[in-house]
Amino acid sequence: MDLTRDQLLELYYYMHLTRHFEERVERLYRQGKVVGGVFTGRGQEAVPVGTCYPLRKTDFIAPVHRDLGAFLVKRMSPGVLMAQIMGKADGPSKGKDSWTHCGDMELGIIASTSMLGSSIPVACGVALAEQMRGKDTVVVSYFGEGTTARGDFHEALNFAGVHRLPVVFVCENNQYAYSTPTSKEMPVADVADRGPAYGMPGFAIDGNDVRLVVETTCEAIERARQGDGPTLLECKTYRYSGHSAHDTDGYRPPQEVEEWHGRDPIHRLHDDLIMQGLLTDDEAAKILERVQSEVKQAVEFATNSPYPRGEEAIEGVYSSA
Ligand SMILES: Cc1ncc(C[n+]2csc(CCOP(=O)(O)OP(=O)(O)O)c2C)c(N)n1
Repeated sequence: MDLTRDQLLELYYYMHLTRHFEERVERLYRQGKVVGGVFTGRGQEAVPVGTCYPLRKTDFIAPVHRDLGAFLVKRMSPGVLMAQIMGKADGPSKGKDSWTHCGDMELGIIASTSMLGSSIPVACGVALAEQMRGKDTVVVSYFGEGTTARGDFHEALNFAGVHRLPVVFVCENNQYAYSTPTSKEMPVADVADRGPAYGMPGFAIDGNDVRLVVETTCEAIERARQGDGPTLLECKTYRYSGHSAHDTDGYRPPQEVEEWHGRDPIHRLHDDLIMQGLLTDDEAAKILERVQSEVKQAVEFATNSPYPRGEEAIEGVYSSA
């Protein structure tokens, strides 16, 4: 996929929107306005944005706790997402759950649970159903590298390999699972090495280079659509803040944090676009203004949304069929 100038600017906009939105969520958390935990993916934006961007409206994603950008690219309205985060009635789960557990099947977003890895087999189930219906739908399944130590990951990849399922498995390798560094999580350097064991190609790429993320995802999507089966795509990246808003993050060497800041995915795209004459300082400022205004509106919408009423507590919890 040769990205046009408009597409590059859109990627730039979505990465900024994701970062700004998450920074606002952290402030709301400190103000006691967020229901549940806050897990941000600041520093990792190129992965959810770049892997979701080439998808069709009819494709599915199974995002997890650091994939706010994927929700936005898959067109969940920022206001609705913010309402979910603040536990309000206008969120997709209508104030019944924290934001990490929300989804919207109309938009192709499969909700996750707190059990790490549990949505990987679910993504395979959705892919199998679509394959059996004769559709060329693709499903993108997200997880951190720590999650690849879970059985669900291995069972899901094996199943997908056997049935040639149209799944793109995206490992967001941010170097830590909570406070555990990758060297203590697994005996191999690359999660991608595990792909061939399950009959699929595995690629380990620079996850802070959004163009490369889009390009590699496009190849995986094409393989899946053509019936050539799944791909394991490992994106090496870094989260800037602690595991969650309540983590003081004392376990990472400051020099390492600083080094990764030097590879910031948004700054990199910004500098590339400026250098190539595809973006001016004025245009960049306008994109930022747009992002700030959209996040402000999202907070206003969510603030004005009511909390759910007690009598609605079990609505939508059980199937009425
Ligand atoms: C089965 C299971 N074990 C432990 C946890 C607690 N937990 C939540 S997030 C997390 C770290 C996950 O690391 P990784 O998969 O690398 O994703 P990251 O948070 O780094 O994005 C842990 C241990 C959980 N939610 N589910």
